[in-house]
Amino acid sequence: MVSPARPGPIRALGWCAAVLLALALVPAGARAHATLVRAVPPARAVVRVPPRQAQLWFSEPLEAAYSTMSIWTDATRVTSDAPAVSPENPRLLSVALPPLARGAYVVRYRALSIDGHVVEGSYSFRVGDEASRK
Ligand SMILES: [Cu+2]
Repeated sequence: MVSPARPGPIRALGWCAAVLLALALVPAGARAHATLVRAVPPARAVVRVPPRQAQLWFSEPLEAAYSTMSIWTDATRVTSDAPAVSPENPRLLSVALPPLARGAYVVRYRALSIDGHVVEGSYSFRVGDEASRK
């Protein structure tokens, strides 16, 4: 019988062992969900030439039907085309851009990897030059 004076450390060790065992039993694939690994234009970039498309590379293949991205300036969406997952590379999501004026833009994305996990986020970039940065 466990002494009532010292139940804490023994119970904690039991929980640690149970958690480690549970983690070991989870298949590796179920833990590998998509994260953004590369973006063009990159986050916080200042680009002189307006990009004609935005591209996002993820760490895992995406479900095309449930992965999306859009580009915004202030509260206005500038992308009208639907984004597409590349047929050659299921980890690449891209969208065509209209001619972008100088200014600040935000890229928003929401991607579903084939393991069923959703990753979403946003980042900004500028069209212009460093001197135009406020
Ligand atoms: Cu996942």
